[in-house]
Amino acid sequence: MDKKITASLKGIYSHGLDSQAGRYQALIEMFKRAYPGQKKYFIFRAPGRVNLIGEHTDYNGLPVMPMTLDRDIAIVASPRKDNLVNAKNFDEEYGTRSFAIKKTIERYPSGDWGNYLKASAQALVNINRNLKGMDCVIQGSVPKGSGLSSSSALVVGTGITLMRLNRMNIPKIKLVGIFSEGEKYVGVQGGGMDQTVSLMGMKNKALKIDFFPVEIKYVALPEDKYSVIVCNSLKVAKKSGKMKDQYNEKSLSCKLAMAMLDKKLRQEYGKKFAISFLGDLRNKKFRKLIEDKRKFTDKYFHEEDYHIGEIANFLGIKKETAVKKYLTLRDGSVLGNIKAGFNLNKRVLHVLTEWDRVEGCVKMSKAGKWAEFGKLMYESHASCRDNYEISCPELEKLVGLAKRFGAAGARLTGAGFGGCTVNLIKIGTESRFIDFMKKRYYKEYLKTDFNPSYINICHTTPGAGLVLTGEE
Ligand code: NG1
Repeated sequence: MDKKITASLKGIYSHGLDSQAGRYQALIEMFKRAYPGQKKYFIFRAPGRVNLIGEHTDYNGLPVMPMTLDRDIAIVASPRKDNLVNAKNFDEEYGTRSFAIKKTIERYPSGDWGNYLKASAQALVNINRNLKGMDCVIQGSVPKGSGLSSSSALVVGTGITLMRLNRMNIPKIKLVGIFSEGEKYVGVQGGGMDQTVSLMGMKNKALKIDFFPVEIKYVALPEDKYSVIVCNSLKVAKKSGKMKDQYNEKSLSCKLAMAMLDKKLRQEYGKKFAISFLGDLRNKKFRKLIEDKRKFTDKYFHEEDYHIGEIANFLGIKKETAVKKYLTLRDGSVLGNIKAGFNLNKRVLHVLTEWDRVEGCVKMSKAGKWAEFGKLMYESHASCRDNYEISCPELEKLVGLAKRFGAAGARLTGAGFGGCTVNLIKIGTESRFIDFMKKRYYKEYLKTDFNPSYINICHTTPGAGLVLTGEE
């Protein structure tokens, strides 16, 4: 194995160094075969993440607590003198994408992996009209549609590669905003958690991220007491595909709730109590008002679903205006199935109580009270299921089994509707846990053959960056 590669990877991966070195070696070889004219190459990586707690809080300006994974996107690239991006995926089923960088880059059809590359290129060309292209080979080891943020790792990975090849120097903390906004290009109204942790992650730490403005605190992990283990439900929840509406319904419901709450609070307490996102409720002046989150939500939102007409009426605007203002996405499309209504009471209750749980977990991590931390994870899961309605039978089964096994904590992680659960498992009992899940979930419940890639003990890695450079 190439000593230079192994040496560069040592500071990044704490496990499976040999197989990582093999992976990078194979990527370099593919790059050389694909672009024989390119003599010098650069290798960048961007990690996926697992969110320990704080689900669907980020786009509301409320905190999250993710950590990086050693599952990541690796890119071998060389600059081009023109504006073409040629990207070959190591995984043949994804194929090659080529496009020209210009002021407005047209999208591929919804769901195409190339849109994540275009998302970064569009975000950067908005800043640098002279952005040049690249030849690259990309390989991802984050399982897709599993709530471990393969999409943002791809956006961040492509973004930092293009940026560095173009000698653009933007501090990472600024890039967070650029790539979070940039990813909306694919038509999902997400928050900034994934891009932030992929960029700013740290080895052996979780991050508590606050938003608007982004603030990061590094939080201790229970390294010598518990392992963080993710289990893939194998239910694929691809946000760029048909889950798009379901995901967007959640974030747009919060926008509607915010608009109503803003008017209600201003009517009751005056202009000073205006809000522009739910996270504004962090301000000291709201402290008393939101002390009891359930009372607060029940005071301002009825329990039944709201229809867009009722909301427009309350806001004193036309229904069409409300649809345009609150239910239209960045790509110009309108949220599907808006007739189904919006349960604002439940959505707000989840977001506000989840915020409390994240703060609780920060305290428990500081105090080393991991059993309490785990309890909050279970509570978070219940709220995701009952109030945010993002669980599914497979995730319920996995969390139920984890509880039966005796996991300190377990919950769905990421956007929901499928994907993975995250579990806090006592050190020393990991292989028992894996065997238990293998038998009870994959064999008995899903009736499928088990593949070791379905369950992963999580190991943190540093945030996105340059891995190494090489020359013929
Ligand atoms: P994943 O799990 O990667 O689909 C999505 C959003 C996050 C956050 C979570 C829910 C994107 C890129 N990611 O994550 O910002 O809102 O859902 O907590 O939109």
